[in-house]
Amino acid sequence: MSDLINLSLDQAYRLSSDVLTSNGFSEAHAQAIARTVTSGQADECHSHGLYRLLVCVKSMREGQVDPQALPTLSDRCAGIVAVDAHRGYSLLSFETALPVLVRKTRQIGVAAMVINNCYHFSALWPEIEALTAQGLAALALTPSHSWVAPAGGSKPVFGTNPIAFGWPRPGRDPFVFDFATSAIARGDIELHRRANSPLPEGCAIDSDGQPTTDALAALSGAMLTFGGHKGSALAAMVELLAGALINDMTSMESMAFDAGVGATPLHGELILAFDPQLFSNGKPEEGAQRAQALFDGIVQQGARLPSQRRYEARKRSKDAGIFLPKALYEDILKLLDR
Ligand code: NDP
Ligand code: PYC
Repeated sequence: MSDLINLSLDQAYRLSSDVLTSNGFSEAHAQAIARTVTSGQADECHSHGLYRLLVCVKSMREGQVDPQALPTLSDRCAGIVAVDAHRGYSLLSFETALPVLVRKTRQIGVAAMVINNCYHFSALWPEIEALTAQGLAALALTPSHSWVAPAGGSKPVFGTNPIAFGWPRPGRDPFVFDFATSAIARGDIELHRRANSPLPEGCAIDSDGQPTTDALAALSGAMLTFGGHKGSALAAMVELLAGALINDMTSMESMAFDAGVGATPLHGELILAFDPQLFSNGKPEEGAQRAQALFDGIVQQGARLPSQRRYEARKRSKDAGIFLPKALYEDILKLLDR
């Protein structure tokens, strides 16, 4: 018997939405979250697909997340739209402020969306793709909980702090990368724990500071940055730009606020958008040709572009649907029984 459950994309979306609304989330939050986790699952980003429903609901049941919070927008200046999530999940805030960010970017060339006071659990590429679909280049950053030790240290300071970037390619899939600045995402460690499988080498140390491939030991020890001191500096940059700069919590503060509950991190997010039309002085096609020559230089030697795996998975999932480990599917169904 297969250990995998197959659902159509529509079934996956409806299951996600039902789990969320039956746990008290407003329709607007449930739809924003269900769209994102279904897209994650369809792109075979397992650490940020339907698995996240378990974390979303746990964090709400622990009394941390407001499942009905209504984001409020503030048009702070020509280049900044800020949105207060009021301790709801970030995704509805992003959707609410997106049209303002796009309008500002087209007016002045570069603009920022600042999300404050949000619980954040999601992959960043759906937000980046929402901007590349508008013909804009984009960069997104967010801290998390302090799980990651700095290079040369052994005590957690940084979050897993993802950085995502997108470049629009009209008529083609955009160039997008999106990665944690830790050597592995926290969500992947959780999935290794669920599957009882070892971590890759070099991702974590145990609570005695010794290298470990044991998921449980890693969860109670510290994670490591990718690329040693380079990833460590990038992780610090995320704390500064998407924490200190926007006057929101760093990963250390988010962890302290959580006080051992184990809920989703609470902090801010920074999203920057760039208009190729204005930056290229009205000649975006020439910039697009330069960019294409760069992409050709990558793929013509057999290397692949980031997100190519995701786009291929997305095509497959459109017809075949998504596949979930049976144990995960059963745990998600249990969330419907209140
Ligand atoms: P991965 O290491 O899986 O992938 C990182 C990026 O590199 C992807 O864009 C991937 O594209 C690309 N890539 C992978 N292999 C290659 C290759 N051989 N050649 C070229 N490109 C390649 O990501 P992470 O595990 O670090 O992060 C997973 C997700 O977790 C991200 O979406 C991130 O936003 C999310 N996350 C969210 C956090 C939060 O606080 N909200 C915290 C940490 C992570 P492809 O997908 O096509 O393989
Ligand atoms: O996988 O590292 C992670 C993560 C943290 C918050 C959301 N995802």
